Amino acid sequence: MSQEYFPKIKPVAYEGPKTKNRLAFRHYNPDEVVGKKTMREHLRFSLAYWHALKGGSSDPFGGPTRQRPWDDGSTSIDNAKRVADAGFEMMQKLGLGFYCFHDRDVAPELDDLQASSDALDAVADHLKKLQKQTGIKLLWGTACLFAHPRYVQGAATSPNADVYAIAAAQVKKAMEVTHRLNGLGYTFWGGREGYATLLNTDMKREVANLAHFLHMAVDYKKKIGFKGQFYIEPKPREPSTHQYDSDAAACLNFLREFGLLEHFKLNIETNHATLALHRVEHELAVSANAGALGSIDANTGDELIGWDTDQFPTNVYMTTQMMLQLLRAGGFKTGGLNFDAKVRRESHEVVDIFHAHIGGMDAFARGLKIAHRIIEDGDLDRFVKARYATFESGIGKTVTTGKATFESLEKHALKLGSVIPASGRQEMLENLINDYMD
Ligand code: XUL
Ligand code: CO
Repeated sequence: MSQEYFPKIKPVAYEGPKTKNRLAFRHYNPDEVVGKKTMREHLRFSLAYWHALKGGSSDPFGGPTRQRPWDDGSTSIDNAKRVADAGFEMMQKLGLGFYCFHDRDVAPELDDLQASSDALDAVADHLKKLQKQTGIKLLWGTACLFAHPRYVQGAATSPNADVYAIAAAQVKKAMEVTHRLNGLGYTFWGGREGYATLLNTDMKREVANLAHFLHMAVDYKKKIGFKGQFYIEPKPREPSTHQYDSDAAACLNFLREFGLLEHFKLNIETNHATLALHRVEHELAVSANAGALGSIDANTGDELIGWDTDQFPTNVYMTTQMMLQLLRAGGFKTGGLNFDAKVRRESHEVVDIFHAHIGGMDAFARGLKIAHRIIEDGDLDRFVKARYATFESGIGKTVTTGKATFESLEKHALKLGSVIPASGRQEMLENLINDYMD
């Protein structure tokens, strides 16, 4: 990295809540210990290559607005290396320990598959060097199976076997490169794996083909000795009308049905959760309950627009709820908080990308500290435990232990008069959570 791409931006430091410096952390203090780990170890922040370095903020009504002095828009390897250099400088200045990419973010898609794979290899050599120089790690890699026109009707669920084969070849290569870069994981996001109308769709065949595809990936993973974690990332719509991996429960059901559950965990994205009409903490809890909470794509949607707007997360109530789920699940093992988020179209200056990450990192640092205090104090957990106390003794215990039958419950019920459960106390608990928001 000879050239400096962000000469005006100094490495972002923790300066505490009172600082006036907008390019400093107020809450994220990487070496501060919360519970048994440092903030850095808990949060494992990651840069999303596609949003931070590529893409120009175009929307359905207009072209790109963003300044990207490191990207000349060409398909040359030199340009791809420059983008990587800028990315690693950005990560270093922000103190991000991880990054994630699609194959086509780091290297261009060229005229034929072999040329594209060769380009990916050439850039991967450069990335390997940068990782070594900086200590920054690859959180996960993935293949872009949604941008090229061939994937218009799906990739692993395409009705065309040749498209399916190209998708498989692309994933094979992306897995090899992820392995070579010591990636800690590999993500499958469905992209266009879904359908627009059942009039032309054999859903049973498409889903079975997807399962075959993932089994082949599992086999190939073993073959090349890649030990990283596989993730599936649920999303209900955009681009397809009906996506097969619509939410955490649907993904878990699919994985169980096709004998894939032991090989996959979930990568939960906030804005995808809200598009599925769930809160992100619900998706995290569903995943964690199945032992499948793997990683998080950290962003947020706009409640008024209702698209996958991929905004940077700044809402501390939300990050607190997320951290409560994560801490209860025992924290990240292979995963991290990947900022799958982009600056607004109006925020076109380079410095905006720094403000965006700083805000997201501070929001999660606050969420972590608050969630830790809520768990330590124990009032919330004690309330929930007490709410289910009837299942810890007497007739309830026979349910918990699986000994109850309809007959035994009927016998018990016939002895009861009218029964009214205790209040759920939602408002009191919302007030309790507010007490921790400082
Ligand atoms: C799209 C999305 C993807 C995945 C990786 O909504 O979230 O960027 O995270 O393919
Ligand atoms: Co994502």
